[in-house]
Amino acid sequence: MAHLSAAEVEQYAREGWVIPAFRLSAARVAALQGALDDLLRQNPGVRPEKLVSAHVEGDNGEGVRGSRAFLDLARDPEIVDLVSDVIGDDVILWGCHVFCKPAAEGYETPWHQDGHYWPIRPLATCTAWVALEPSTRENGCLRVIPRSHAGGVLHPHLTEDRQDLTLNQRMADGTFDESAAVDLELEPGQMSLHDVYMIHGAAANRSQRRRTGVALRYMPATSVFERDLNPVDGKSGVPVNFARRPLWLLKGVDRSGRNDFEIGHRR
Ligand SMILES: O=C(O)CCC(=O)C(=O)O
Repeated sequence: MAHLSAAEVEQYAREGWVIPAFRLSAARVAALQGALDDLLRQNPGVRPEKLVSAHVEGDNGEGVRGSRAFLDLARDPEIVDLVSDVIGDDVILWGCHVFCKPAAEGYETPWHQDGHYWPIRPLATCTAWVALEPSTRENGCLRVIPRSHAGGVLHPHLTEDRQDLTLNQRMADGTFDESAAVDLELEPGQMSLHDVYMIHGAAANRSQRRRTGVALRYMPATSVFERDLNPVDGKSGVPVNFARRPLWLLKGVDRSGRNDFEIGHRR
């Protein structure tokens, strides 16, 4: 079993992010890289930064042909245990987004807070961002503003009317200190965990090396995935269908008693 150390749990609580010592094996990474290539081949009309719900196999109802390999990754008991160490014993998988930034022309991810986009109340989520390729300052690794999650405050966002962004909602200029940013450089198989309130973003990829991370989204089952909510009203830059998004209870019980684990699943 994989677990976070006490120091890793403490760092996540204090800073809003952590890079666990745990990592996937080289063989697992190689298999996932193959699954990524298949995913890209299956979705020639989708920007590779916008492979939303890639874990929902076949036509996923959100414009992407997803793959079982990413559902298997999201359900990996070791990753779920790491996440459980920071969100508790009742864990729901509610999303998976493959952010693949092609060499030379990979889109920027503007500074944002995830919670601004999502219909989860009370707002809570831990994202495990799993690197399938080297993720470095040069090719646009994830960047975080440490401690920006503290207090659980959502700041106002602006809509960017640009085609060259992974997401279209961004923090207004001057609302945080960008000079405090930390680059989360990762090797393939490493991952970072981050909190739903933490301010983060990523530069465009102008390098000669592709950069791919699989963002796995988990919420504690004390929260509800409110299917009628659409917080950014279609202005996220990524087509989503929260009303039909499947949920998986991966650990424990649905403490809220209100989450629906039937919707969106094929029988
Ligand atoms: O990988 C990226 O560029 C953005 C990822 C992100 O914003 C997230 O996982 O919440």
